[in-house]
Amino acid sequence: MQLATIGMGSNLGDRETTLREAILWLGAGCGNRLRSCSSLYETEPFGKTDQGWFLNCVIQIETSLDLLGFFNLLQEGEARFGRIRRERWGPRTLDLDLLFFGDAVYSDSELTVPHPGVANRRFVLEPLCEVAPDFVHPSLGETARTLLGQLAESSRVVCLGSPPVVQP
Ligand code: A4P
Ligand code: MG
Repeated sequence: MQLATIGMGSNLGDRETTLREAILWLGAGCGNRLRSCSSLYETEPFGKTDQGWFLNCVIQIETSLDLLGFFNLLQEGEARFGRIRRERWGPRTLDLDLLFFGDAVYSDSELTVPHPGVANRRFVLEPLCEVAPDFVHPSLGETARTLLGQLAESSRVVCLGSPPVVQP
């Protein structure tokens, strides 16, 4: 079994319902089990700022799939929950980023793991620190807590205080 860490985001439609349904769907996948789920965070758009605020969260899933199999599942999830790709960093009903897959370090034309944005995004590090503060970034060699402490990026991130699904 591997432990996959996923960053989830939505800023279109019924954001909370989309995130909740996607978490339940991912956790119910064949060979998958939801291990942990952060609170929801209302977050200021990062990168492309003229769009609505996001809801973000981070979940961890134990899976018997391999790296590429799990990434395919995430892409299927984005398609299933109505993601419409328009522009880079633009609005979306559901974005599923594979932050970590165990301690794998991997890159091809479709997939880079760890996700290259982990260390410089508050909307990722705040919820990550809620579920896995001591997780060591496999290529940077620092814990999530340390990366958050070192973060210069200061976009606004508000913890809404309630996980979108009942904690496993
Ligand atoms: N890709 C490569 N590695 C990965 C990975 N580890 N996980 C590829 C997921 N996808 C990965 O992504 C572009 C391509 O990245 C995919 O085809 C996949 O093969 P995309 O989701 O189509 O495009 P994107 O999301 O618009 O671009 P990008 O660069 O992936 O952006 P991010 O990093 O996903 O950021 N602000 C707030 N507050 N909250 C957010 O959630 N999200 C974004 C998007 C921007 N600003 C945000 C948020
Ligand atoms: Mg993405």
